[in-house]
Amino acid sequence: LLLKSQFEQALADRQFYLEYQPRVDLESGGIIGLEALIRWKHPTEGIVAPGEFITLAEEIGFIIPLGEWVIREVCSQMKHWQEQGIPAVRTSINVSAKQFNKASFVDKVQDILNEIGIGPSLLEFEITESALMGHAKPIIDDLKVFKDMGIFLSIDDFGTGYSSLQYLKLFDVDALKIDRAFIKDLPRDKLLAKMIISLARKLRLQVIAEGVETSAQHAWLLNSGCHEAQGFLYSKALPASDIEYLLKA
Ligand code: G
Ligand code: G
Ligand code: MN
Ligand code: NA
Repeated sequence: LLLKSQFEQALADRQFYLEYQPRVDLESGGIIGLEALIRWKHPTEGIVAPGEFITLAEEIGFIIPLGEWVIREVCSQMKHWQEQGIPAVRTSINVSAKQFNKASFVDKVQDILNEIGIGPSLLEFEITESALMGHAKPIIDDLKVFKDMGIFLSIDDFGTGYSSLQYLKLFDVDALKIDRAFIKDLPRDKLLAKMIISLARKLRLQVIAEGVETSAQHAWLLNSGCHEAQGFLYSKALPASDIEYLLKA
């Protein structure tokens, strides 16, 4: 439990911060959204990426306060931009399955929205396909409530789960994010990306390509009916101050 107290100390000391990666409309090339990604500015280790601490935070239960902090921070940032007259774009937040285990999660989110005073349509929750598979029961009800509130819902890392597609009937989501494993070798290796885009479009879901790095990938995706993209070709994740500059432009 030493670790938990270290996490708590880091949160109190404001060592966590968010970066935002732009999401672009494939047709216009314009920024139509952002994904919030957490970082830890550790006093001795330097900048620590989420891959190195999210799993641990989930295991020891710290993901509950940390996840709430992320939601609050994103809402505050949206509010700040709105107040400055900067055009707000929808921002997605990665939500862990563990966050749904807490009965108060839905109320907490509603409280944060009320308290900060931003509309739910500015928020998107990304839930990984594997999280949906493993913890279906508590998640279904909460997702329904979030959906009814007007929060946009997407399945992250789509295509990497072992799932039958049966669960797509259970979860009424708005979008699929194609995992970057299926984008990496485009346009040479296109079969799976093509299938996911086709599936998404048939289900009338928004479809987003992750990890787009080359203009050849961009061109193929645009041509193949993908709606949105994210990746180093457009921008890596940036601090809020840099994003602000892009949103103004
Ligand atoms: O930012 P990348 O650069 O390293 O992010 C790595 C992984 O960490 C991604 O799979 C992303 O889903 C996850 N991640 C980033 N921020 C958060 C967060 O706020 N909460 C959760 N649960 N996962 C996050
Ligand atoms: O799993 P999730 O999609 O939430 O995580 C986003 C992760 O993908 C972050 O670690 C982010 O830094 C990384 N990422 C974003 N764009 C690219 C890209 O174009 N190429 C690669 N290799 N990684 C990317
Ligand atoms: Mn994500
Ligand atoms: Na992903």
